[in-house]
Amino acid sequence: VALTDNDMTALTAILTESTGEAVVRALAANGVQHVFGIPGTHNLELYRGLHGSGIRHITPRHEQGAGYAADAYARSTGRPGVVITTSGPGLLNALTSLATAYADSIPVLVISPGPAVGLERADSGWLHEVKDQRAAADAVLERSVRCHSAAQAVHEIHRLFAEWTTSRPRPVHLEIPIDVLEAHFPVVPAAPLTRPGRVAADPAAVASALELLLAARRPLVLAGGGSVDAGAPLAALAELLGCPVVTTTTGKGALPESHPLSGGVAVPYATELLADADVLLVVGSELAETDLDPAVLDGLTALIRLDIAAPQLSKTLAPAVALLGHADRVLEQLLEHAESAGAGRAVAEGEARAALLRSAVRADGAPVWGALHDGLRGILSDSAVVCGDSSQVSYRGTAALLRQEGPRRFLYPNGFATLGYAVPAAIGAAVGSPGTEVLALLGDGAFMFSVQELATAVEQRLPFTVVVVDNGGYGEIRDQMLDRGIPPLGVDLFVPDLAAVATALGCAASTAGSLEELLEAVRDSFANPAPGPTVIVVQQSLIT
Ligand SMILES: Cc1ncc(C[n+]2csc(CCOP(=O)(O)OP(=O)(O)O)c2C)c(N)n1
Ligand SMILES: [Mg+2]
Repeated sequence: VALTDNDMTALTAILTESTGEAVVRALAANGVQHVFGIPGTHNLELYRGLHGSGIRHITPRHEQGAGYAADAYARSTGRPGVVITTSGPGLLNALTSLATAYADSIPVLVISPGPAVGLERADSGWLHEVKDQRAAADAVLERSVRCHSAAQAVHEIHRLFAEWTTSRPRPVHLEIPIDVLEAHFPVVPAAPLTRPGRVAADPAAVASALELLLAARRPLVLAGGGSVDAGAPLAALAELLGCPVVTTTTGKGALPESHPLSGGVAVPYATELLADADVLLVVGSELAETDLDPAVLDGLTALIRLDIAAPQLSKTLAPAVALLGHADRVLEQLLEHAESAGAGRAVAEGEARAALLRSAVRADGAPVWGALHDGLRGILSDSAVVCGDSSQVSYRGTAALLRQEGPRRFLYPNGFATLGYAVPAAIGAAVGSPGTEVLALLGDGAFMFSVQELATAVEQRLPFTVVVVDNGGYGEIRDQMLDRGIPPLGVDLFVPDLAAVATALGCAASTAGSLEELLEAVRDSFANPAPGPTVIVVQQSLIT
């Protein structure tokens, strides 16, 4: 049979696919169900692949929103977030949000086109040209990899999803040259890589750690972001050792905060009581500035660290015993070892220490935010997700004062402390966990950084609630200026009618005149959800 040119074209289309289509198939093969992205001239082949792929695409109104949504999607669900941008401005717009994911070890993949082969650092004036966007991304993320073929791009995706299961998960950028993204290659069926099981620590180190913990007079566990999937063995070990557990902000809820051994998020408030511990077990924390006051370490006779990443084990402070492995697996090892040795101690003293910690946090912290959070606690379901921002209500309030019964429920930019996180984060959380109550609780300054994303949420019919605490601008920074004798400058802001802004963007919106009215409006928003977000604005002076 002689094939015509038309036949050949048709056959080629069936047997080959663009790199963009191959990339989307690789995402789907790794279980990706949602991507947050903005299309542009250079990334169209990815959108050809998305069409009919079964992956839901959400278009935010700025790439920074895409990154925050993907970050929050990953924090709340445990599944990696995926972002698609175009080259140049699209990618650069996303970098701040990706740096947020980097700081808190959140798995996010960002895919963008890059300069065509031969145009690297060409300064030729091609559309969206950046001097070196890959280097810019590489400077902010775990790595940025330029992919030279469909096969390489697909392999990089498979490799990354496998790697994230056994390493400190951090964001990665794949740059695909525009010509490579558009080129057609023969379709190669590709399956995800085999994933290794949970990594256990060296048994000798486990034995040493247990010996220290059993000999301790006042042991303490500090559970960080690396502990969020280790709740069951964490609780069992704490109960066996009669040992209070405090968490960092990213580890919040790793032990339910109503557990009698929970000291909650005690940093930075209960330093003196924490310093009373003699042996400290740190689970999955880099011990950054926001995780632990170094003064806490002064009274220690021994520090034990458990982490999935070897460099983390000695970061900031080297331990007496280092446990390298998955938090849940290694805590199980400690537990098995203790049980087989018949070890155990009374819990009463540990519970008393935890109760002291909880009351120290309320007393040393910011009691002004107590009533709001106690009220919210009575309204929100145990599984509710609360998104915070770099606003006082979040880091002085929600982090320590909202009692939560599990992890992955307070989404907050802990390390990077960026403004504009909470609203797009609510989008990511609502997309990732339909049916779950989602509340964004933030200041007026933070709200104005990402207010346009409310349009995204309306479009996607995401019924979350937003509470904006208005204090006329950048309250924290105003206070810091006053503390230093600097006349406030650039902090007292014109605040538009925020409820009207939200209404114009398609939301249900209201202004509350008291704490009671605010709580009633929040209760009503969850009882009778609107088809999109409900925004409630309140003056800070009325609720604190
Ligand atoms: C992207 C970014 N820019 C600037 C800052 C510095 N900053 C920290 S808190 C803050 C004020 C935030 O205002 P708001 O959200 O209203 O909270 P408030 O301090 O009033 O409680 C500013 C400007 C930041 N954290 N992130
Ligand atoms: Mg403010």
